[in-house]
Amino acid sequence: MSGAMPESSKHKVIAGMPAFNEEKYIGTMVLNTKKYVDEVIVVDDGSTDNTSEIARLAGAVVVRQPTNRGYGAAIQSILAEARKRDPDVLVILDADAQHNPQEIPSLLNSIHDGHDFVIGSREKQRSKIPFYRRVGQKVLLHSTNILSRKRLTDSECGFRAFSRKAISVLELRENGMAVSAETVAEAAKQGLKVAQVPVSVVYNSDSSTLNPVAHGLGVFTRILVMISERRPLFFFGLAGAILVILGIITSVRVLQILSDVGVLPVGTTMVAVLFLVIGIFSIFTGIILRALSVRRN
Ligand SMILES: Nc1nc2c(ncn2[C@@H]2O[C@H](COP(=O)(O)OP(=O)(O)OP(=O)(O)O)[C@@H](O)[C@H]2O)c(=O)[nH]1
Ligand SMILES: [Mg+2]
Repeated sequence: MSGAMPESSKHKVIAGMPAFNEEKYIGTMVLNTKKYVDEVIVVDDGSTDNTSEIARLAGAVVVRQPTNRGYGAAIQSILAEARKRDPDVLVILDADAQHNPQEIPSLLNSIHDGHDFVIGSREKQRSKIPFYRRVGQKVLLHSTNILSRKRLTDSECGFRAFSRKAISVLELRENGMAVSAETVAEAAKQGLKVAQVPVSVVYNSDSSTLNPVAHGLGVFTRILVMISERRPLFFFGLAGAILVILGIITSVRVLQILSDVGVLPVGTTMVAVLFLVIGIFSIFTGIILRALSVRRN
């Protein structure tokens, strides 16, 4: 290991990189990352280019899977590989050169300071992120904060570090990009000490492997599903409360029409009843699911 690590540290550090068709950047990324860690693990599932070969030549341990299973599945594979090697710290970063390996020490320092899960924050770099992506990232950030009850400034950054404790307790199931939000929720549930450190980010025009809008919507939907599973009272209670309020507003309208015209507006009445019934059902669903989840934990 190079002198980039703190002198006193004899910690074993592993870096993991999910890589899908990244032959253009993977070599440089592995070589630059190796300066700061003991071992680099690249998970390549189904790349059709030379990602694996180049990663291996650059000195990485390559975990190659024949079919593509998604970013989240790659993160799960990295965690599984890390568990076999038992490092003190695992750092995960993107292989598309959006993250700067020179910043690995600042994540490591935060772990050495006693944190279990360190998330890079691109908050100070906002102006470098294209506008529409910023909007999407804000929506995902707020929903992830609701999901995890944390107050993060950036929830989607893939530049992260995990302590030995985090490596052993995190149980991830999301195979897609929603794994970033799931990791935050899991860390909160397991009572891990979470910290954020500022990192830089580069946006190359060709950096994207997915359509960003479809990707963002897909992740948002998964986060909503996770909120309904992990915070059912909040999710169904809020949805139910909104429906009940709409039901009450519509009922008032029905009464107004009834007193003005003297005739019951059947359509509006049905809408009011529907809002109220579904709203009350939703609130009860929230209460029941919450009771069940409390018993399960
Ligand atoms: N193994 C593996 N790696 C993936 C997969 N999808 C994405 N990656 C890698 O995960 C990292 C982040 O993916 P990106 O597509 O760049 O995601 P992003 O940074 O949120 O999106 P952009 O802003 O468009 O770059 C990159 O190193 C990708 O190569 C996948 O299905 N399998
Ligand atoms: Mg990227």
